[in-house]
Amino acid sequence: MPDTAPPQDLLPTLKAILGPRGLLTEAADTDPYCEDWRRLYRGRTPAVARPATAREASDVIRLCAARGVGVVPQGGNTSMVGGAVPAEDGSQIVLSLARMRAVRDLDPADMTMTIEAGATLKAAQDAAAEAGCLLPLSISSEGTATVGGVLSTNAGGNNTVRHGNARDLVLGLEVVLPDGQVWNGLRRLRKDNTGYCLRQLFVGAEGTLGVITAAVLKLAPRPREIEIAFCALPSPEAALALFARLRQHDPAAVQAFEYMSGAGMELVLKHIPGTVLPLSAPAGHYALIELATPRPDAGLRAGLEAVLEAALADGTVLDAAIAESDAQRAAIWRLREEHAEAQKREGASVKNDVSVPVSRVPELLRRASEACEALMPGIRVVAFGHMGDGNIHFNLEQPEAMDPAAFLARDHEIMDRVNEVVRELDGSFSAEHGVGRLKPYMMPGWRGGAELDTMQRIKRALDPKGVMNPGKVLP
Ligand code: 2HG
Ligand code: ZN
Repeated sequence: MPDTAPPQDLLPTLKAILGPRGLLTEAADTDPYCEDWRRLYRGRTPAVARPATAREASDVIRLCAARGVGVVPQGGNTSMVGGAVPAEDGSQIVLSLARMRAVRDLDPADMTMTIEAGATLKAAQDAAAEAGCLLPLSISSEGTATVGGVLSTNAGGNNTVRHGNARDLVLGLEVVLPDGQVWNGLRRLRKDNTGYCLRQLFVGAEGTLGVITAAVLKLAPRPREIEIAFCALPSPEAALALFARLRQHDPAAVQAFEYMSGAGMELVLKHIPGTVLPLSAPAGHYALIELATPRPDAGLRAGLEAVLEAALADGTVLDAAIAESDAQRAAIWRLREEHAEAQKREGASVKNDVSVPVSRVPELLRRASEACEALMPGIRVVAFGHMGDGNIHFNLEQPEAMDPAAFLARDHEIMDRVNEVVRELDGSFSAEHGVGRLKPYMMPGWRGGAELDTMQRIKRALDPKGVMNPGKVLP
């Protein structure tokens, strides 16, 4: 055990509470909870508590708080910024929400779902679909990412352009506070102006202010028509022009508008078995369009064909394929959603989850590419993402011959170079993945002054002992 190990009586006490029910995993078996998806961080923990109720979560936090031991809440552990990994020194307990995955209530009349934090996003979507509704949050890692995780990071994903981020879908929360109190705020009201909006404080706080154990989410009507197209484009400017035309044609129908570069698509086709480009030739730029509507007889297909025909005629689009079946729709989405996995298989990468005003995305792509290529000859720009809401994953893949560790050693330099451009374009250094453990050093430069000061005062007020997810978000 390291010097910083939790006090000796903590484990026996945790074991007395959780052990008999199999809710405590001890050191030898904690490995899967200690490494992040990207394999950037590898922590250690003496134990993983896996409470089955908010009350049990509260017992764990109360005990840890009394002894000043850090607690790291963990959902699917798909954070891109190390947000759910414990520290290397073995001083922190992991609190996994994996046992709390029940749908407590689903009301198609109120259009709400009350669901526990450890349910995967996919399970939540499926439950909503079974009830004839849509949970309109969709992200590449939805099969593993959990409701608690997507709320704690205010995940965005593919449908932000139409339905907003996780924050926009939350009506109520149940949270275990840093002192162990359980706040039951599981209200499902559309209007409720009764003081500060506490739930929004915990959304996006990455577990630094408490642990979300359940949530009431807003549902949307299930679409009656969905159309998905995949287009080859001559430039990012053309992608933006196509997006504008689609919105002009039917503003309410655009549910996703995703950008992919030729370089990223090559990696997907190289590394992901079964993927095929649905077009006659590769291109430098691609867009995935998803239109959806709950309206009957909306004629989405005819509208999409008309917009694409005009765009093909004037060269805005080089080639296009419209999916004809569910299988084709899934295959097109796979080309986009497997980008992260393909990049991982190719080698070391530095990720920049940035956002700029939508109109400035082409400028971001051009200027940040030039800046990175000047910084490191041979670096490969793999930019893709949610163009419809201005969030681009401006990722960089190591030069082919370079040692991965040497490349990763320069990650701050690369991120800072991209962020110089992002700042000049009035953007943000973290659009949807959060700050986690990777980016707190950026906070003073970007949010310093009154904003960071207020965040730090909120943290001190709620968590004076600093037990909740120490080392994340705040510098
Ligand atoms: C996505 O949009 C995810 O696919 C992951 O946010 C992005 O790998 C990434 O950088
Ligand atoms: Zn994304």
